[in-house]
Amino acid sequence: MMTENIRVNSPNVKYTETHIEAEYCYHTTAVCRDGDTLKVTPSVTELVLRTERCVPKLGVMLVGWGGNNGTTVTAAVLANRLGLSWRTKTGEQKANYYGSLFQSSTVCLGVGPDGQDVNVPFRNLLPMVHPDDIVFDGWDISSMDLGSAMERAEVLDWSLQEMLRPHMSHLRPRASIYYPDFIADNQASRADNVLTGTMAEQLGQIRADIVDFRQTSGVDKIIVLWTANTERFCDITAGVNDTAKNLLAAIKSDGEVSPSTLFAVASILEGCAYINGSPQNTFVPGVIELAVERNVFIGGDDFKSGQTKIKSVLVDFLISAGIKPTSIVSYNHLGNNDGKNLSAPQQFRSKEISKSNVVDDMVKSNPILYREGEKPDHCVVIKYVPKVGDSKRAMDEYTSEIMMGGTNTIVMHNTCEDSLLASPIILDLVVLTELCQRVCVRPQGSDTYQSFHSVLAILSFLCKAPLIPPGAPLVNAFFRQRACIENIMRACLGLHPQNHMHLEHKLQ
Ligand code: NAI
Ligand code: DG6
Repeated sequence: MMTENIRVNSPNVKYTETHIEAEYCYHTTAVCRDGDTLKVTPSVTELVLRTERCVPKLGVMLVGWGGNNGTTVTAAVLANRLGLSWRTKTGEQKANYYGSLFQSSTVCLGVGPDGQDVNVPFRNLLPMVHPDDIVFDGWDISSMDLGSAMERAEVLDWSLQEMLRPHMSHLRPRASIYYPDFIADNQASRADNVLTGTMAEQLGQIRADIVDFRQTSGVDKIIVLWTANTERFCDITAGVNDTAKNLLAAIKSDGEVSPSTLFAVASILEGCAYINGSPQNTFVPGVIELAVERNVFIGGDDFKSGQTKIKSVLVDFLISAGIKPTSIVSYNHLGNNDGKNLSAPQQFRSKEISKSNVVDDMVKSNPILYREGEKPDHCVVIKYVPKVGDSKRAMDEYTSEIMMGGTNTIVMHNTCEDSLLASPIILDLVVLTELCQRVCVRPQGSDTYQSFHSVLAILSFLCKAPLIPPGAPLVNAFFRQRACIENIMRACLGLHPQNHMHLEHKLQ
């Protein structure tokens, strides 16, 4: 089952040597108020979705390559590519991609001759990059080679590290941009691999690194992803970062620009998509404008890996079941370098903001439970406890109001290696971003194909604080986000959204 190709048998779907072209009826429903009546108008737009079939050789440049996520994702891809297995105290373990939406989850394609659902790996829906084929490169303010940095991270089993070390030790992060004011003071001792010169010179060096990687590695396409330390938020200042022009001028005059914003600008200027895996506001208005002007994808913010992922499931379940969460208390402690950086107030504040806004769309969707402006109490605590290393502990208490004044309290305790949750998300982010670069849409009858908006909102499923185009609805609810990806990919094959009706089994 796992390697089957999918071929859609429909007059609306055409396979050419280079493309899959699907004619698709996009159904939407407009609602407007007329006095005390809501007028509901269904409509259909006929579209053609075109997907390039040729999958490029993908290069991924990680900012923070020597960190826990950077080393873990690189090691995991190598281990999978080499087909490694190793002994643990509980038996033999084989390399896998558990936790990856595309590599390890399935979608229901339709119904088989026996009337049962046919499920296929998500990755088989459309031609996509396989993680085994990704070539990594990147930057870090720490010069440590990837083999030693993997050891420093204390994430992977020792026997696996021993197998991987010969493949990792020769990988060395490129020197990076370090402005101590943006990350915690406690990171200073790592910073032995930093660029000097003016801001414009440093930007030029990052651009030169991207060009160098493209030329020396033989990759066809590069995506840059920030998995470096969480920075403090940047002030949005008129004349500095409010427009693309002002931002480029601010860089020339060494204004207040964060390292992550400089990386975003360098990527955009090199035509490479840029993804932000941390919570800070890298995407100041000037970056967004620049990305739109240059037609380059940007996406983020902050990997949605554990506690927040569960929150986006649980609160969706409670509110959509008509139960009213009134307080959510999320506590976690961890002992890795991320936790150390987040023990500083300004960096914690960035994370607190991104972890706190994730229930807003679900609360707003139910005016029966919540009056205008009402929200559950929501408290987020993060503590640094070195002893637990990368094995993060998250404890959550959800208190909800149930029928007739009753109270329902759900408490959960979640322990796992943070970087093993984040790594498959990094892979999904780049694989999905790359796929989106090969998809375009045109209204039937028009000659012009459009690509997705530069702010790639389809990545929302993988992010705690999704970046969305101006005016677009923000969705944090887990299953809606997942359905969005699945249904857009189905549309590329001329297939209607999954409706789960099974009507044929419900009639007499
Ligand atoms: P880490 O601290 O192990 O790795 C970060 C790396 O970035 C370090 O090696 C550090 O030297 C480097 N660095 C710092 N500033 C840099 C700069 N300006 N340029 C280049 N390198 C720089 O942290 P970890 O655990 O890998 O997490 C990385 C980021 O991902 C953090 O911001 C974290 O908040 C975020 N994140 C992690 C999640 C997880 O589950 N592991 C989930 C959501 C977000
Ligand atoms: C402490 O919260 C450290 C953070 O980097 C998180 O581990 C990370 O943001 C994951 O958060 P969550 O809420 O998805 O588990």
